[in-house]
Amino acid sequence: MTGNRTFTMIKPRAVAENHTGAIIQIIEDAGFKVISLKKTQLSSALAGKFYEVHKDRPFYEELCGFMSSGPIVPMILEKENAVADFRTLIGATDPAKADEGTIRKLFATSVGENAIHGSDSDENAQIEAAFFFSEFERF
Ligand code: DAT
Ligand code: MG
Repeated sequence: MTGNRTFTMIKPRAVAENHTGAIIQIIEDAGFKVISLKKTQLSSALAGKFYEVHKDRPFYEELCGFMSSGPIVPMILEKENAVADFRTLIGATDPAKADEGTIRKLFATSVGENAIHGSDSDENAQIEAAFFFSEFERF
């Protein structure tokens, strides 16, 4: 992935509430191409590995519990300036601070259950995509 791809996952509550289709529509309407997509569920241990950078934060256990509580929809997305443009599309981590029209403003219920993930750098996009998708799936 060379600057034009990012990684996202729709989080358990948004999937459980049947917002997957609406969220993907917003993503496609914003000009992103879905490169890879699946529905899967993390164990708490795998959620912990994905969010290892936050392991010393007070919300880490809650985060691992929530992220393993039901199916998620991870995706690799492609667009020019993908990482930054996607962070703009999803909005602030805390939905109360997210701009109108952003995915988190529309679908998040709290900072902990904030509907969707978006990679924060090209390097992390690459690492996170490889966490969920084999090389064969990241064509
Ligand atoms: P982002 O997902 O916007 O990159 P982050 O990397 O700081 O935000 O945190 C990762 C996830 O951890 C976030 O999507 C939800 C959860 N989280 C962050 N801050 C939190 C808090 N203060 N209370 C509960 N959960 C939090
Ligand atoms: Mg982050």
